[in-house]
Amino acid sequence: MNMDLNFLREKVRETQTDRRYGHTLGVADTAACLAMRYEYSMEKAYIAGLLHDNAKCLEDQVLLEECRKNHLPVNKVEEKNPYLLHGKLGALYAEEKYFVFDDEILSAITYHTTGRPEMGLLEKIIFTADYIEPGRRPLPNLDHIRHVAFMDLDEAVYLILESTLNYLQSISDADNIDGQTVETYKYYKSLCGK
Ligand code: DGI
Ligand code: FE
Ligand code: FE
Repeated sequence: MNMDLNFLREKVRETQTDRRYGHTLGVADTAACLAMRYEYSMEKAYIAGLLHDNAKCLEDQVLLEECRKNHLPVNKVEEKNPYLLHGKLGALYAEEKYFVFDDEILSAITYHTTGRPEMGLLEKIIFTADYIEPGRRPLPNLDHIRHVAFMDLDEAVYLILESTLNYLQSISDADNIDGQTVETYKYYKSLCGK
């Protein structure tokens, strides 16, 4: 890889609030730890963690405009909840602003919010690190999921999706839930034999 990590860190920091940047570093470090555990490239995991929320601190209007301008598809749920777009726009920015072109990293950024069925190892690492990094506000079941993440990554993905869907169902109606999140949940539920 041989990327300049200081360049990436500095540039991401400029686009994020202190709080968000703290989360970013937590995800990068946690992704590196999971990479050690699952024998993936530590450097690629760290870079994907650093960049996963690079488009997070944009206004809804800007997210929508940027996606339209760059011909990224926007579905109905995303139109109502534009923050869902920060993954795919973040992957585009990773190439254009950070000069990262690795397909596994770009895909991990793209799918980090909803996941997708049949995720690759780096996608699962980033999806999980995003949820379990040390700075996350305490969530139900979090310590258990942290433990499971280092035992069985698929099970951790399943538990995270279960919690996220429960949370979303409690705060909003079904048409705010992206079909992709539900598909991912069903896939990992059945993969884990539940
Ligand atoms: O960007 P972060 O806050 O670090 O984390 P994230 O990109 O995973 O976004 C987290 C939020 O996304 C969390 O509040 C749950 C929400 N989310 C996940 N799937 C869906 C969703 N929100 C909606 N509306 N629909 C979904 O399908
Ligand atoms: Fe995110
Ligand atoms: Fe995040």
